[in-house]
Amino acid sequence: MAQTVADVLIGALEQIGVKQVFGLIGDSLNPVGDAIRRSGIEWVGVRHEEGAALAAAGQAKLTGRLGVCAGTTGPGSTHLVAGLYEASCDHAPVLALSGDMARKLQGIDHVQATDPDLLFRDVSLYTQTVSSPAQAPAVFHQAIAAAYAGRGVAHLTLPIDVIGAKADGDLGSIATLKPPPELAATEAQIDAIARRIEAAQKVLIMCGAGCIGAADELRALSDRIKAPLIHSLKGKDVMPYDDPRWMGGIGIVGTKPVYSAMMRCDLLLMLGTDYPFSEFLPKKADVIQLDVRPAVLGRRTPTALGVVGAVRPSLKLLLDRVAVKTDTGFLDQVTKERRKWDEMLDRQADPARSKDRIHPQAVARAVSDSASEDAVFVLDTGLNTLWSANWIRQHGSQRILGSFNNAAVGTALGQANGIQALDRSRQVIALCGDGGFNMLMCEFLTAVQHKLPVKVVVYNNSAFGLITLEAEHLGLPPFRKAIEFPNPDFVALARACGGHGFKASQPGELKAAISAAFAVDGPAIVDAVVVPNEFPNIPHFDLETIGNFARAKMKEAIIAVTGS
Ligand SMILES: Cc1ncc(C[n+]2csc(CCOP(=O)(O)OP(=O)(O)O)c2C)c(N)n1
Repeated sequence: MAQTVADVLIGALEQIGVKQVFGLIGDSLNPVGDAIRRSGIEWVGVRHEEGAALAAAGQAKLTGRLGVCAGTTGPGSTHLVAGLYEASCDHAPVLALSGDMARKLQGIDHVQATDPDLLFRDVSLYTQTVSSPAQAPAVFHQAIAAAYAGRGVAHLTLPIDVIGAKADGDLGSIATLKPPPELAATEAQIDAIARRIEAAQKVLIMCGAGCIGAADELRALSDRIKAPLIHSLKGKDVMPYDDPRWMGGIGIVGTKPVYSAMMRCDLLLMLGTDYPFSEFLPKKADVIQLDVRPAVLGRRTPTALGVVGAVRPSLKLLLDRVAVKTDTGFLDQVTKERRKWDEMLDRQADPARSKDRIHPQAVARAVSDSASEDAVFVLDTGLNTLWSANWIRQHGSQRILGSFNNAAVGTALGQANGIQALDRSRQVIALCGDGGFNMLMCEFLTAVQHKLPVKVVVYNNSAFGLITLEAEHLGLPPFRKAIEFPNPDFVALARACGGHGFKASQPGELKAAISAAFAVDGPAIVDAVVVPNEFPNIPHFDLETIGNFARAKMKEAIIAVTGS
C-alpha cells in the first residue's frame, strides 16, 4: 500500500519514541487510526477526549517527552481542549491532532463545522492546518519541534482529504526532535550568586519543578551554606520527605515553619520555580531567581538578581564557587520547628483519632505508607489536594503530579491512565475528590479496557469540599444545595466497569481496603468515606480572612435557624 500523509506523521512519531496515541476514533480521524493500526504505536481509545488530552499531558509532565492525543471533527476535538491546559500550564510537550472535514466542505457552515486553529489558539503555542501533502512533512516537523522548544502544546488540524492522501515526502530531520538540553548559567552570573550568598546570614533555598533531578546538588549546596530547603507543590518530589534538609511546602499547601522561615530569611534563592502566590514570598529578604525561562524572572516578587540557566548544571558550578558557611543557627531553628509540625501531622493522620469516622489525612497517610518505592501519585484538585500533598511522605523514586498550575478538578484519573500506559508494572495511584472522580469517571473504563492497573482512591465527602472553605473565606455562607451531592456506590461501579472496588467507612477498614486495592491485578477504586467538615492547616491567616470566616459562620447559623 502506498504511504499516506497519516503514515508519514505516525512513522515520525514512532521514530522519536512515542509509544501511544490517546484518542477517540471516527470521521476524519479514520486515516490516522488506520496508520496507527499498521504501526508499532499503541492506540489507547478513551471514553472522553478530555481523558486523551490528560493522558498525553500526564506522560509529558512525567517524562518531558512528547505525549500525543487525537480527536475527530468538530466536537471530538472540542473535547480535547480542556485537558490540554494541563500540558500548557505545566510546560509539557504535547502534540494534539484534530481531524477535520474535507477542504471542499470548509467555510460553508457544514455539519460539525468549527475552526480548530482558532479554537486551540489559546492552549497551544503552535497551531496549523495541514493543507496539502507537499506541505505536511515540514509542518509535522515544525509542530513537534515547537512543542519541545516551547514546552507546550502544538496542534495540527488534519482535513481528511489531506491526511488520507498519498504522501509527498518524509520528515528530513528526525534527529533534531528532542527535549532541549539543560544549559548552565554563565560563570559570571554564578559568581554573582555566590557573592550574594556569602554576604547573607540566613539563606533559604526554594525548589520548584525545575529542580527535578538535582537532589544531589541541592543537598550539597544546603550542606555547604547551611541553608534549609523548601519547596513549591510542584517541587515536593524533588527529594524524599524525610531528608532532614527538606523542610516542607510553601503557601496554602504548606507548613507554618516554612512560612516563618520565608519571613525570617535575608536571602531567598528561588530555583526552577515561578511560584505564583506572592503573598507567601518574603517581604524583606533579597531574592535571587534562577530559571531556564527568562520571562519568569522577577515577576512574582522584586528580585535583586535574575539568572537564566537550568538548576542542575548551574548548581554544579556554584558548588565550586561559593564559600562554606559555618553558622547553623537558621537551619537548626527551621529543623526544630519542622519536627514539631511533623508530629502534629502524624497526630492528625492517626486512624485512631476517632473511633467511627475516617479523617481524610489518614487516607493520604495510609496510601502513602502502603505505596511501592517507585509509585506515581496523581493528585486531583480540591480539599483533597491539601490532604494528599501534606500527608504523602514520598520516598524512593516516587513521583507526585497533579493539576498544580491549571488547578482543574477531574484531571487525576486521565493523567494517571497516560502515566500507567508508559509502564504497566509501575504503581500509579490517582487520589481524587468525589467531585473530581465523578467528573471524568468514564475514564475508569479506559483503564479497564486497556489493562491499565491504575488505583483510584476517592475521598468521599459527598461534596465539592473546597467550595465550602472558599465561600467562608469570602465571608459567604456555603451554598449547600450547590455544594453537596449524592454519590453512586463506587464499589458497585468499579465492578460493573470490570474493575475492582473496595470500601472503607470506618477507620479500622482503611488500611485493609487500600492494601487490597494495591494487591489486585488491575484497575481498582477505593471508596474512602471521610469526615466532610475537616478543616485544613492553613499556615498563615490575615485578620480580614479570620473576620470573613467568623461572618460566614454567623450567617450559616442564622440560615440554620431561619431557613434563609
Ligand atoms: C474543572 C473545574 N471545575 C470547577 C473548579 C472549581 N473547584 C475547585 S475545587 C472544587 C471542588 C472539588 O470537589 P471534590 O472533587 O469533591 O474535592 P474536595 O474539595 O471535596 O476534596 C471545585 C468545583 C475547578 N477548579 N475545576
